[in-house]
Amino acid sequence: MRIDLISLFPEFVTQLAAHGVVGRAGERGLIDIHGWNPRDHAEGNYRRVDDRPFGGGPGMVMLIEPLQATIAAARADDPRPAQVLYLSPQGRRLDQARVRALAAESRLILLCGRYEGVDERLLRAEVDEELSIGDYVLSGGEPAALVLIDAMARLQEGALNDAQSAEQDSFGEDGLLDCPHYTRPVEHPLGSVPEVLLSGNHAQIARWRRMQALGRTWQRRPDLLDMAALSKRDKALLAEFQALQAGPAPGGGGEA
Ligand code: 9D3
Repeated sequence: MRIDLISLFPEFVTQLAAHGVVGRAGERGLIDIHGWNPRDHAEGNYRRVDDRPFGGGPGMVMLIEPLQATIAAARADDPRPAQVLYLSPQGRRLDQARVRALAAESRLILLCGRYEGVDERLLRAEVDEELSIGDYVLSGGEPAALVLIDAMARLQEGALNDAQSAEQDSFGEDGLLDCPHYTRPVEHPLGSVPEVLLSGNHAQIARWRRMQALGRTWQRRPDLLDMAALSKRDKALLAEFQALQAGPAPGGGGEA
């Protein structure tokens, strides 16, 4: 998939996207990020990209013309049609379902705002969708674009190594939080590793992990738990977790 990133600081995103899973997806030709700076499409000696807001008030607003020229240049660089997504606090909140849909596109143009934002007329004319990554204040759209790119890159076929793909199959797509993880040493002043993980009994281990994933999701993110959609087995595992929380039977199985 091709991503055209429009930003006053395109390197902010392209540099970070050169590392890790996203970087490898780039090396493998699975994603191809092109950075565009509206400053390069601004007119005059000062190459202005922003101006003061009509009606007064603090901050600056990004000008129509440089952004329109930049979007046109990005479009013209590849024959495939592209949706324009604007990363903005006013956007719909990004979630994994939206990431999955966007990751299936062959081309996207991501527009990052700085300052107070972008002239509303440019948005109305050029933007297909506004996306926010959550209810907190960033300094610009770049970190949000990086978040979206990272989430889409790891969904490209072949982006993950075998271990990562296996983990995604077992945990990534079921909407539950992860189970706890432990490594050496077995005994440590901070505590010991739950016995079941040392048992070699793979069915019991899988069962314990599933129960932990269900239990932790119930404790920390009940909004993610669609009780109705849980299988009978999952409901029983969650009930078992809840019973253990309420107070394990004396002599029985408490791990902490
Ligand atoms: C202090 C400025 N705010 C006045 C009420 C408005 C404002 C303008 C521009 C707040 C943030 C920003 C920059 N943010 C983004 O461009 C952004 C963003 C975000 O701040 N939070 C979550 N998702 C996103 S996507 C783009």
